[in-house]
Amino acid sequence: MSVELPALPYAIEALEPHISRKTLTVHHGSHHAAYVDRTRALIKGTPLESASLVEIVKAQASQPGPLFNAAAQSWNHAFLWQSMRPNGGGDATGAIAQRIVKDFGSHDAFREQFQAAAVGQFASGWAWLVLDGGTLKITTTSNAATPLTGSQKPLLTLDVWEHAYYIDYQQRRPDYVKAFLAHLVNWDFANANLAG
Ligand code: MN3
Repeated sequence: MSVELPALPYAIEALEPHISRKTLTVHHGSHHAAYVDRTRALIKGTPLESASLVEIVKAQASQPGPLFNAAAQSWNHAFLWQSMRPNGGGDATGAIAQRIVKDFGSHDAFREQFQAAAVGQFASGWAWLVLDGGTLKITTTSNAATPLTGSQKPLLTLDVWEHAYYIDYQQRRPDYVKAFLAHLVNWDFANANLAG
């Protein structure tokens, strides 16, 4: 079985003060771990037992049920951890920086649009920076839905489920999104996805 809980790519307290050790302990160690456990339980003894997580998500996309939800949330969370880093955020760096300016107008305009989308996603879901036919776009998905199942290529994501921020920010989702954009975005990861 190839579906496993990946380790965080940084120390559990590395994103403080923006995302606390307490939040990551619960979010990675309980929420993400539970999605992985559920996926493993549901594929056991089925033809998907040896499939990769991406294959499982894509195979379930046309009839999303419990396995789609568990597998897509497993993938989305692994992508989320890599979308952040200590001392990240701010203006984009590398090759994606020029595209941000070309497709959004400026780094500030990108941040304003991402902030509005992430705050505007009603209830649980995800905000994404994607490549859509050669153009950068911001999009959101509900619950476990992921751009992985469509034609858009995911470059970065932010989890806007309440469990992602409630311990640190309570109901203040705008402050959580602002902290992500200012201090946490991993532009190296976005550049690697863009090139890959
Ligand atoms: Mn989450």
